[in-house]
Amino acid sequence: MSEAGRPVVLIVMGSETDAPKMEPASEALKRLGVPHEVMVASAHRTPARVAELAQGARERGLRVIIAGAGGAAHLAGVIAAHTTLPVIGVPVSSSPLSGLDALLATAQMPSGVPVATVAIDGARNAGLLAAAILAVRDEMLAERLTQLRREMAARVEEASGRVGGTR
Ligand code: RP5
Repeated sequence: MSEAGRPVVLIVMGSETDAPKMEPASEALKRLGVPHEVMVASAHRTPARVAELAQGARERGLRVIIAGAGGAAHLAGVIAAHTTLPVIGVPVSSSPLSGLDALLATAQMPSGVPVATVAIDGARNAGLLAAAILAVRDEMLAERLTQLRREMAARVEEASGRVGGTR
């Protein structure tokens, strides 16, 4: 459980080796003050654990699940099959196919069981999207997201000041 309070987002990854690629999701949520929980569970190596996790998530107070995996990345889809909470999939570039396999496996869900798939290694956006979903009913969080956008825009302006100009 997060030090900030009861977790509302679960970040789950298929292997410990995914951790460096999934860390930006946690960083984004930390930055926005969203309490979250991080764990490893595998759709193939610990299928019963994944089902149990997904089935109990809503009751535990979780509101969004972020699932990252590489290769034959079925984690997000299997979780989505076991819960009606919003599931965000992160295809991880851990295989010889550089994540293209994970992207297709995560995104190409059958009609009726959606997974919102971000880019290959797009864990930061997954964190931001989870926050945006929560911000639908949280004005303070929405304001923090707006502030983040302002800062991003300011950095672009600064970059233009450094690189751009009349020549
Ligand atoms: C996937 O296989 C994991 O999500 C990871 O990206 C990949 C390799 O896992 P390890 O063999 O490194 O544990 O299930």
